[in-house]
Amino acid sequence: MSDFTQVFRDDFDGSTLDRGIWKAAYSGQYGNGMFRWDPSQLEVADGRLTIATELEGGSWVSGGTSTIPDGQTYGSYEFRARFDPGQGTAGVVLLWPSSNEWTDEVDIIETNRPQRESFGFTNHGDPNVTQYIDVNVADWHTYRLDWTPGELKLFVDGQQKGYITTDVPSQPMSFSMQGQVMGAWEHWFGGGPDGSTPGRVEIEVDWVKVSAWTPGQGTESAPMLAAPADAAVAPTADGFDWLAAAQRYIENDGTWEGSWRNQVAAGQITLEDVAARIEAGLGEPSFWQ
Ligand SMILES: [Ca+2]
Repeated sequence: MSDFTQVFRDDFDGSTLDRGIWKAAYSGQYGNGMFRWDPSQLEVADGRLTIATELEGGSWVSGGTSTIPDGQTYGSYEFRARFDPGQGTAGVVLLWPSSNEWTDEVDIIETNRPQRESFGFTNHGDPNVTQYIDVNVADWHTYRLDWTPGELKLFVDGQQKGYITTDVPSQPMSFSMQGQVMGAWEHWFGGGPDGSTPGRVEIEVDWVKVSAWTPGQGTESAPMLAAPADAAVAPTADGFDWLAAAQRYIENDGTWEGSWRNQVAAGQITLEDVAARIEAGLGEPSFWQ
């Protein structure tokens, strides 16, 4: 018996976005001034939702949608998706407060590498905690976040890849998916678009399934997939490989002054120090300045 019970599943089999589920379709200028959101960038066809980020008349326009104001406290969020590469563009799949007031945020996927060879899994708590996951999100994968009291567990193709226990949200959250365009100063995304950036970058979503947390009352088996035979050893909640997580962190970290990557390179701290800090839930306070 699973601790989760399905609330909805959207296979995107129609020709328009199901606004009974996706109550919000973003519009308007984004805060960094690099692009605007427009509902026209959300396209449903061929069994998929496409969120397109495009250069139109010299300006970037992207799309985003959310179940806001609908949401729940705790639950499981599963989806099959892929993200086109594109310097300075990003795709984000996240939990956002149903109140639409920014007091918590869980970034299930934040594609902060232009070639998509890894992604960030972040809880914007006190402090922020980011774990980098070595999965190429340009390929199709099935992702799942299990959110229960005090725990965020991230699975890719049925294998646990992320685990955060620091300042986990406990208020109703909505499920959101969005494209973004970054500014040159947003170093944690590798900066903004350049001459290599395609004029159209897509996020493709095959399906989304959201379940409620119903401990002891679940009616369906856990949505686990068999792990590929050649897959890396899956870290478990009790045996999470913090040293490997630290290695991924410094490989993906920015080169800005004071970053853990620079401190390790300068011999000021060790990889073990980074692992201990990540395990203790310590983030880099200036990372999200
Ligand atoms: Ca589909």
